[in-house]
Amino acid sequence: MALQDILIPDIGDAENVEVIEVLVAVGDEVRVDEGLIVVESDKASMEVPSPGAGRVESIEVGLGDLVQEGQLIVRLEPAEAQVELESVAPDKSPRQGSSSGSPQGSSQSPPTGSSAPDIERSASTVGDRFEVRVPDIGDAEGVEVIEVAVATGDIVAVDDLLVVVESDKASMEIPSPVAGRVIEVPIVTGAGVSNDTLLVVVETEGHAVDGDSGTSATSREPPDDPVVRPVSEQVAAPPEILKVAEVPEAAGSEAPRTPDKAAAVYAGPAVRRLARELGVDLAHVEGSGTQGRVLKDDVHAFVKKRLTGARTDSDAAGGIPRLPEIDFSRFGEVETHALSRIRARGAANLQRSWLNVPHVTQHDEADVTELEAFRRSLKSVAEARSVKLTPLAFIMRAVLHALKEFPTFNASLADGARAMVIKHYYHLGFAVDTDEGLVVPVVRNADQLGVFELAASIAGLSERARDGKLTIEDLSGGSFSISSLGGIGGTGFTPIVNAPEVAILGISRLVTKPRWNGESFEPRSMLPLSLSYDHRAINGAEAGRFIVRLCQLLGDIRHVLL
Ligand code: CAO
Repeated sequence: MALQDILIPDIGDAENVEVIEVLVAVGDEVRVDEGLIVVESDKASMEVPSPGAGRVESIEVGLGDLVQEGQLIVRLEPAEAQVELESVAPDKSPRQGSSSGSPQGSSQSPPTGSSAPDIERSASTVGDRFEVRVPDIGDAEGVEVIEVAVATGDIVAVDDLLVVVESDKASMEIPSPVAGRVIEVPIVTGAGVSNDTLLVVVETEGHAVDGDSGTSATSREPPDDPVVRPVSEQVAAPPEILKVAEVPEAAGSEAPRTPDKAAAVYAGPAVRRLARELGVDLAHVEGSGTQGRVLKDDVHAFVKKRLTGARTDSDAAGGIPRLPEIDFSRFGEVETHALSRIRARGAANLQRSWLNVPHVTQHDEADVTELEAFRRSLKSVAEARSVKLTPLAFIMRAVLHALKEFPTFNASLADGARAMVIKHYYHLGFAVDTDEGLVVPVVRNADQLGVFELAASIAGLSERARDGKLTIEDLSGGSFSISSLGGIGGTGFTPIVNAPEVAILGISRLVTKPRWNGESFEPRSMLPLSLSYDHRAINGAEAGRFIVRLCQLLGDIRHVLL
């Protein structure tokens, strides 16, 4: 069977346009209208579709080649159903040719050029109302609204983006030809539109439509030289929708006009189609093509990375964009150190908790005047036992007592937060600041320990933490955590819940404050408490009761005996 030669079609005045993307490979089966290559001049880019169905026998151009009208692109072995065997140039307007993709369509191509669709039919004034309609998009079918960039009440300037529509071959931005206030948006994203469909009604500002043109908004005439910009990444339009799409002046050098990142991506229709099929948000895909153009390979690589768990530059947990990498040496002298393993792992854990747990922090102050007097009175006993009795051991005792009264604080969420695991063990974690970073060793069965034993455990685990001698066992199985910054200072903070635990108690430095006792002010030792909790597991009232009870226990530690 004779091969079908597919040639570069009429590309208007443009000469020596560059091949910036080859969309097919030898052996590929292509359908009628399927893109073969993308060419680009300094003004525009265009996808060259296949006029017929068949198998790609050879590709006669390569990336970066400069090509011109009539040049051979691809040799196609036509599908059996196809009867056209002669050498043809594809119609730049495949939809106009015929649904069979007849190459004869090329002779019927409308004039080409980079001019935008005529807006004469796309906008009209009705009094002060300026109706922006879908411009002449030829006989393109299935044109879909892919973005509505304005809402009723928005103030728009001339050229502000209103709507983006997209056919299966191209997409097009429709900007406002007038300045004013949006008073009606009768379409929604996903709506199918055709020629002259009303998109947006703008109430014009005074008479000035466009300072340059001087056209009145209230005249029946549309403004001079209106521009309906195709989205740069979309090329190869069917007849009047987009014969040639404008390319941004060096894509990437200028901020995209549209506020929607996906719409600003520089990618061809075939790539967009692929991204849609694979459920990929193109805004997250880094383009490796000319001027950052996103290629099919980029989409595949993105999917592969996602599947293998690798992160891209632009995504992080939950699709949250990552902060840009900055070269700080541009601003002054710097030095860079790799984070220690502990610090890096701690950072990842903290971020995971912060992103997954809806945090609330409840603050209060416990009057620990008597407790402090008691602690000081035990100093010699503690020394005799070779332990240092800091407030933390007493705080732990009070916390353990409160945990038994409030079991939901000694718990974890399970089954996608549809169940709660209440723990009948009390393994208390406490944050230790080490040179290598923060670690949280666990005092196992802490409820079975007295104050001196707790103090000894704190000292022993802290020392092992600072010597880097903690075991996995020391670090696992915690059911509640305490973060004490009391020895350092500060008046309060918002500790991050050590998930999968559901709450953490932050301790700040106690201060002597005047307190009203009903008759006079007296100096009292006040201990600031910051209770952060997972709001999915614990409601605010419970947290309030917990912290009030804790203050009560710390205010009179004898309650712990009851
Ligand atoms: N108010 C006032 N003074 C306090 C206090 C408080 N709340 N808590 C402790 N102190 C005092 C102690 O009594 C001790 O005083 P002396 O030296 O006069 O005896 C001094 O502060 C130092 O105490 P410490 O920090 O050595 O001992 P600790 O039992 O209070 O804490 C430990 C042990 C391991 C928790 C602590 O050393 C530590 O590493 N804290 C940092 C925890 C951290 O980084 N948290 C932030 C994590 S992010 O959420």
